[in-house]
Amino acid sequence: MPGSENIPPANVNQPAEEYPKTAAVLIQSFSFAPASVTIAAGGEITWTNGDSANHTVTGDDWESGAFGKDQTFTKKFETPGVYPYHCSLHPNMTGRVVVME
Ligand SMILES: [Cu+2]
Repeated sequence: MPGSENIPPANVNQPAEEYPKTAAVLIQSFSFAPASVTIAAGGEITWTNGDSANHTVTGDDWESGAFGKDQTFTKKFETPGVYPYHCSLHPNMTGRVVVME
Protein backbone atom coordinates (compact mmCIF):
# COMPACT_ATOMS: atom_id res chain seq x y z
CA MET A 1 0.00 0.00 0.00
CA PRO A 2 1.19 3.54 -0.56
CA GLY A 3 3.56 4.83 2.04
CA SER A 4 4.02 1.49 3.78
CA GLU A 5 7.70 1.50 2.86
CA ASN A 6 8.11 4.34 5.33
CA ILE A 7 6.99 2.24 8.32
CA PRO A 8 9.99 0.70 10.05
CA PRO A 9 9.53 -3.10 10.04
CA ALA A 10 10.16 -3.29 13.78
CA ASN A 11 6.98 -1.34 14.43
CA VAL A 12 4.66 -3.36 12.21
CA ASN A 13 4.30 -6.56 14.20
CA GLN A 14 5.34 -5.30 17.59
CA PRO A 15 2.43 -5.56 20.08
CA ALA A 16 1.59 -2.58 22.22
CA GLU A 17 3.17 -2.66 25.66
CA GLU A 18 -0.02 -2.85 27.64
CA TYR A 19 1.30 -3.54 31.11
CA PRO A 20 4.34 -2.14 32.86
CA LYS A 21 7.36 -4.25 33.78
CA THR A 22 7.84 -2.33 36.99
CA ALA A 23 5.47 -0.75 39.45
CA ALA A 24 5.69 0.97 42.81
CA VAL A 25 3.40 0.67 45.81
CA LEU A 26 3.62 3.13 48.67
CA ILE A 27 2.72 2.00 52.15
CA GLN A 28 1.29 5.03 53.85
CA SER A 29 -1.14 5.62 56.72
CA PHE A 30 -1.50 1.86 57.20
CA SER A 31 -2.64 1.15 53.67
CA PHE A 32 -1.17 0.06 50.34
CA ALA A 33 -1.43 2.63 47.56
CA PRO A 34 -2.50 1.68 45.02
CA ALA A 35 -4.23 -1.30 46.63
CA SER A 36 -4.30 -3.15 43.30
CA VAL A 37 -1.44 -3.00 40.85
CA THR A 38 -1.14 -4.69 37.46
CA ILE A 39 2.13 -5.65 35.78
CA ALA A 40 3.32 -7.83 32.93
CA ALA A 41 4.61 -11.33 33.68
CA GLY A 42 8.26 -11.14 34.64
CA GLY A 43 7.79 -7.69 36.09
CA GLU A 44 8.81 -6.41 39.48
CA ILE A 45 6.99 -4.49 42.16
CA THR A 46 8.72 -2.40 44.78
CA TRP A 47 6.95 -1.53 48.00
CA THR A 48 8.22 1.45 49.97
CA ASN A 49 7.25 1.95 53.59
CA GLY A 50 6.35 5.59 54.19
CA ASP A 51 5.08 4.96 57.71
CA SER A 52 7.11 5.13 60.90
CA ALA A 53 5.58 1.77 61.84
CA ASN A 54 7.01 -1.49 60.51
CA HIS A 55 4.97 -3.37 57.93
CA THR A 56 5.19 -6.58 55.93
CA VAL A 57 4.09 -7.60 52.46
CA THR A 58 2.78 -11.13 52.91
CA GLY A 59 1.23 -13.30 50.23
CA ASP A 60 0.07 -16.90 50.26
CA ASP A 61 3.58 -18.33 49.94
CA TRP A 62 5.81 -15.27 49.98
CA GLU A 63 6.75 -12.82 52.66
CA SER A 64 8.87 -9.71 52.90
CA GLY A 65 9.59 -9.80 56.60
CA ALA A 66 9.02 -6.63 58.61
CA PHE A 67 10.58 -3.49 57.19
CA GLY A 68 10.67 0.04 58.50
CA LYS A 69 10.34 3.60 57.35
CA ASP A 70 11.86 4.39 53.94
CA GLN A 71 12.87 0.77 53.47
CA THR A 72 11.78 -1.16 50.40
CA PHE A 73 10.87 -4.68 49.38
CA THR A 74 11.00 -5.80 45.75
CA LYS A 75 9.49 -8.97 44.32
CA LYS A 76 9.46 -10.35 40.80
CA PHE A 77 6.32 -12.07 39.50
CA GLU A 78 6.90 -14.63 36.74
CA THR A 79 3.51 -16.35 36.52
CA PRO A 80 0.30 -14.66 35.41
CA GLY A 81 -2.39 -14.59 38.07
CA VAL A 82 -3.86 -12.66 40.96
CA TYR A 83 -1.78 -12.45 44.10
CA PRO A 84 -3.57 -11.12 47.18
CA TYR A 85 -1.38 -9.96 50.02
CA HIS A 86 -1.62 -8.30 53.40
CA CYS A 87 0.50 -6.95 56.23
CA SER A 88 1.03 -9.66 58.83
CA LEU A 89 1.37 -7.01 61.56
CA HIS A 90 -1.85 -5.24 60.56
CA PRO A 91 -4.10 -7.82 58.86
CA ASN A 92 -6.64 -5.18 57.85
CA MET A 93 -4.04 -3.85 55.41
CA THR A 94 -4.66 -5.68 52.16
CA GLY A 95 -3.67 -5.37 48.53
CA ARG A 96 -3.28 -7.42 45.42
CA VAL A 97 -0.96 -7.86 42.49
CA VAL A 98 -2.38 -8.78 39.08
CA VAL A 99 0.16 -10.32 36.71
CA MET A 100 -0.86 -10.37 33.07
CA GLU A 101 0.39 -12.71 30.35
CU1 LIG B 1 1.48 -3.13 58.67
